[in-house]
Amino acid sequence: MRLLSTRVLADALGVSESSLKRWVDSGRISASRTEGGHRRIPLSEAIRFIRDTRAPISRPELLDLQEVAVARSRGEDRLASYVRDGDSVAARGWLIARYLEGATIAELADGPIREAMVGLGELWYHDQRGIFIEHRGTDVCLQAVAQLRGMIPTVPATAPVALGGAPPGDPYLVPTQLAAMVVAEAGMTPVNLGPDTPVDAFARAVDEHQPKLVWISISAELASANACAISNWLETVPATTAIVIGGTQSRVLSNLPVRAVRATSMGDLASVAGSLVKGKGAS
Ligand code: B12
Repeated sequence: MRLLSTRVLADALGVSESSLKRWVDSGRISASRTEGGHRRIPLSEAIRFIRDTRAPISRPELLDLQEVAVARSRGEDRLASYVRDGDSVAARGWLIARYLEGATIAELADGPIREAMVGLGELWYHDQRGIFIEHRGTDVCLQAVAQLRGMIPTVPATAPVALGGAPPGDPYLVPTQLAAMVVAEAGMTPVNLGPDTPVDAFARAVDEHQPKLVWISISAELASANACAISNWLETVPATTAIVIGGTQSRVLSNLPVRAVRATSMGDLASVAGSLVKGKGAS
């Protein structure tokens, strides 16, 4: 993890170095000291401070966030424009800028990311280039989401595990990746099995990881045998494990354990994960 001097962070935020030193000394920003006594701030701590205080960034490149400056220079106000146009640098910058302004992963997923992907799906009907734009846009979205994933604070090794993925026959990468990030932001250790996961693989992974939460993301029209196999397996998941089912085609699972939560958004998943993490702290 990169360590920033007070000078660099002050310049990035457009404040004086003396203000920054004061914030470190009063504990608003955590820092270590070099042997020579100079304050050093981990980049992750700088990001936490920026998000918590909504501090504007005047020179993002000083924090290795050149793409934020690129998105600003392009000037679009919607992520969807960059995803549609295949502009991966600006898409990354746009998303990171919103995250630094304090948006949560769930808010970004349920808002601009969903909107951008729905837009890609609509192109099919209006534009002959729809399919290539859809494939290109999905990759742009995945790149942006992956970079954002790297900015989520690392959870402690003792954090409870949340495990999930998409069932067999479901090729969709983005929703289950976002679910992994949402649980990570809530303080859980994510284990994402990704798209097209055999039911047997879910079962083995649950045995091995003993998760506190299982999420299933269903975006494709599943063959009824696969839907049935998932429902039957969910009945065998230990009663101490929370289950959250989401995705545009999730209603295909008609028989679910009573405790399973049918979620309509990543915000719902964030609430369940957050309550499990809080519950652990209280016990
Ligand atoms: C990208 C994409 C593809 C890519 C997927 C690439 C990949 N590997 O990921 C590819 C090219 C493979 C593809 C294929 C097909 N696709 Co497609 N695809 C899309 C598209 C554009 C985006 C999907 C996406 O990633 N969305 C982003 C996520 C974040 O949004 P979301 O799914 O809405 O999820 C939100 C919530 O549902 C919820 N959520 C989702 N999962 C979970 C999980 C949990 C636990 C929780 C709590 C919440 C939650 O939170 C999310 C954020 O709010 C959609 C358009 C759309 N409207 O979604 C079409 C779309 C889904 N596809 C469609 C179609 C028709 C197809 C094909 C049949 C095309 C074809 N003729 O081959 C195939 C079918 C593939 C299959 N096996 O099922 C249609 C589906 C129509 C329908 N059934 O209603 C859509 C709606 C496009 C359209 N408007 O026509 N597709």
